[in-house]
Amino acid sequence: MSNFSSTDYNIEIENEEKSNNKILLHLDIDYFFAQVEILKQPELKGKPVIIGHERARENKRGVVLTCNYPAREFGIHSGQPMRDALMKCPDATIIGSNYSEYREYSNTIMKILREFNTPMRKASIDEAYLDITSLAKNYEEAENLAIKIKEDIMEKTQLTVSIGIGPTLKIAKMGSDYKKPDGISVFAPDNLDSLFDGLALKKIPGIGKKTAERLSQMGYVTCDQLRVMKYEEIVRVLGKSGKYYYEVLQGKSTNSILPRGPRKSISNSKTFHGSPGDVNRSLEIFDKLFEESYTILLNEKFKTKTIGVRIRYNGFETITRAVSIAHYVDDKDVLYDKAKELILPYLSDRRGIRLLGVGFYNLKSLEKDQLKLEDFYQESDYVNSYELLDEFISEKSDNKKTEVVKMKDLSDFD
Ligand code: DCP
Ligand code: CA
Ligand code: CA
Repeated sequence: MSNFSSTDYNIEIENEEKSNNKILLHLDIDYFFAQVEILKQPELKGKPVIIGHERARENKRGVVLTCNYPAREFGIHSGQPMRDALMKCPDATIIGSNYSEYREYSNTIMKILREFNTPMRKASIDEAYLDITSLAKNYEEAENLAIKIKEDIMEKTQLTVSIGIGPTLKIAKMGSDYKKPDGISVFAPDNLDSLFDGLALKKIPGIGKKTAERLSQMGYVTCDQLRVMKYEEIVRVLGKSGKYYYEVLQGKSTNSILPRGPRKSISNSKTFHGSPGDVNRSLEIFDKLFEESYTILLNEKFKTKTIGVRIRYNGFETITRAVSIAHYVDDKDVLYDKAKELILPYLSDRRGIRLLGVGFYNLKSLEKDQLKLEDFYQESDYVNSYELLDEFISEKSDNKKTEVVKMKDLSDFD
C-alpha cells in the first residue's frame, strides 16, 4: 500500500504551489436592470434611463434602482431618491422594474459560467466569481478566456458584462469595476501597481464612506499611499481593519477559497503543531473530524459512495486513501467503519502526525432543487475546513464492490 505514497507526495507539492497562484475571475453585468430594459426598447440607447417607480414623476416617491451610463453623466446613481434624480435630469425615461425577467437573464449567465466546470460562486443577481486556475496557464490565457466568456454571454443574452482577473477575489472584483462598462481588466500579481496607483481608497470593496472620509482627513486618498506601508503601520492608522486592507492591497487576501457550485465533496481536516499524541488520542481526533463531516452530510441531505482519509507526517509525506462502496449510503456505522479501516494502519507511524483528514466524495443530493441551495451559501461557509475537492482518479481494483481510488487534487484539503 505504501507504494502510493511517493506519488501522493508529488501531487501534493504541485498543488500547494498552484493553490498560492490562483487565477480568479469576477464578472459583473453592466447597468443590469437598465440594460435589460434597453434591449426591449432599443430606441432608448444613448438616452438617460432610470429604473425606479414608474409614477415617480407624479408622486416623487422611491429611489433609483439603477440607471444607464448616460443618466450617470447627470450625477444619477443607485439608491438616490427619485426626486433628486429627476431634478438632475428631468427628461430621463423612467421604467418600472421587472424582476422575473432580470432573474432569467441572471440564470442564463450563471449557467454559462457554471458550464466551465470550475469552482464558481454566484455573489449576487449580477455577479459571480470563477476560479479559472485550471483553465488558464497564465494571465494571457485568462484574458482570452474572459473574451470568450463575454462573447458567449453576448451571443446568448445580448448583454455586456465587465470582467476582472487577478490573484485574489478582491483584486478580481476591483478589476471588474476598473473598466466598466463592457471592460476586461487583468491584474497579474506582478502588475498590481497598475491597479492601485492613483486608485481612490473608496474603490476597495468594504471600505465605508466614514472610513474613506477619516482617511482623507489624515491625507490618505489613494491606494498607493497605503500600499507602501508596513503591516504594523497600516494597523496603527486603520486599527483592526488594517489587516484586511493590508491583505487586499498586497494581493494576499486569504479568502480566495472558492465556494462551490453544487457541492462535490465534504471533508474536514486538522493540522497539528507537534503530534496529537499516541494512537488512541489520534483516533479520538479522527473520530471528531469524522463526526463533523458526517453532520454536514446529514444536514445537507447527501448520501455518499466514497470515503477518503488523509494523513501527513512530520517531514510532509502525505498519504491519502479512499474507498468506494457499491451504493450511496448515509449510514453512520457503515461510513465510520470504512473510514477507520482506512486510517488505522497509518496512525502508528513513528514520525509523528502533522495532519489528519476525513471526507466524503461522490455525493448524491437527496434534495431535488440543488441550485436553490447554492444561493444560500455565503462566504463564511467556505472558511477553512469543509472544502471542495476534485474528483478522484479511480484505479480499478479486482474487487467489484470495493474500489480503491486515489485523490487527484489535494490542494484544498486543509
Ligand atoms: N440594484 C437595486 N438597488 C440598489 C442597487 C442595485 O435594485 N440600491 C439592482 C439594480 C442593478 C443590479 O441590482 O441593475 C446590479 O447592481 P450593481 O450595483 O451591479 O449596478 P448595475 O449593474 O446597475 O451597474 P454597474 O454597471 O455599475 O454594475
Ligand atoms: Ca452590475
Ligand atoms: Ca453588481
